Amino acid sequence: MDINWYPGHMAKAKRLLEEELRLVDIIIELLDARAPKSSINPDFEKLYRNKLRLIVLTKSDCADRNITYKWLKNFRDEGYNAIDVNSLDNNSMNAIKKWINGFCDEMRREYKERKGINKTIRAMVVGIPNVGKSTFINALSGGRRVKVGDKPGITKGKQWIRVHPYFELLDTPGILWPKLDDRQTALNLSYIGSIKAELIDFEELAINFIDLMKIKYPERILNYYGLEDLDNTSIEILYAICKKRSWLRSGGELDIDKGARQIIRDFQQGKLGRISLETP
Ligand SMILES: Nc1nc2c(ncn2[C@@H]2O[C@H](COP(=O)(O)OP(=O)(O)OP(=O)(O)O)[C@@H](O)[C@H]2O)c(=O)[nH]1
Ligand SMILES: [Mg+2]
Repeated sequence: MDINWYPGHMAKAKRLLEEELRLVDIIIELLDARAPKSSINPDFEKLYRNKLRLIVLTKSDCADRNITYKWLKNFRDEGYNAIDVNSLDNNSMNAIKKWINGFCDEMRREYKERKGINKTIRAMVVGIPNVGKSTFINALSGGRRVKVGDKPGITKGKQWIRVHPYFELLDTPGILWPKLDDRQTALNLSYIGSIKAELIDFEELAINFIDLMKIKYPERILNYYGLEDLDNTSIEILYAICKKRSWLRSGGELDIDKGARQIIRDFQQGKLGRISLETP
């Protein structure tokens, strides 16, 4: 897939992050639990050196539980603080709040001891487009404080949100990186909705997705689309699904583009069950 995912506004957004960085004590980096490795921005590595960095795997309700545990262990073994979250669930948010408050309290205590001041802790929430940054901030701060949406590019500028008197969060626009060499990474970012739909060839994407499901979760597509078997090529399976679902154009022929978009949408909306696209 040949995708130009680094439009001018992302370069601008990255400069904005760099400018805000000196005001920030904690970086909260959100990764999609379904594809944590593909959603790590390699540019962030250099940018955030010397800051306390917390990794949060979002949308864990959509990912394979066992594989998410493996990812968490993997990040923790590498020395990161990592946790998973479903931002749409109160219990999950309570656990996260406790976790983050722990880091804030410790930082505040240190400032009090060393400098005698009541420090306000500022955390910057970063991550690729559509990973759930704004939803996470709303859930942490209790209310619809920032705009969210089920497509990439919703947040355009920065916005500071006060969670309590001594804790502030910065919402930022989703950022990708200029050069995406790895094909599987590009595919994964497309599956999870981090790349703008206008840039995607959905037929090609759906065929690749079916290829992947055949290996990783064959029974999911068999059952959900009511197919007899997966013995055919992925193109033939895509056509068979379109036929089963009667996705037709006005002339009566199969609407493959519509079917391909719907399959990706079914995955994104969790209709195919909990799916992890990659393992550590
Ligand atoms: N199932 C599930 N959906 C989530 C979760 N967090 C966010 N979402 C959904 O993901 C979509 C994107 O959420 P946003 O918060 O707008 O994502 P963002 O990272 O701020 O996106 P940009 O501002 O475009 O970079 C929305 O449809 C949310 O409802 C989660 O933990 N679980
Ligand atoms: Mg946002």
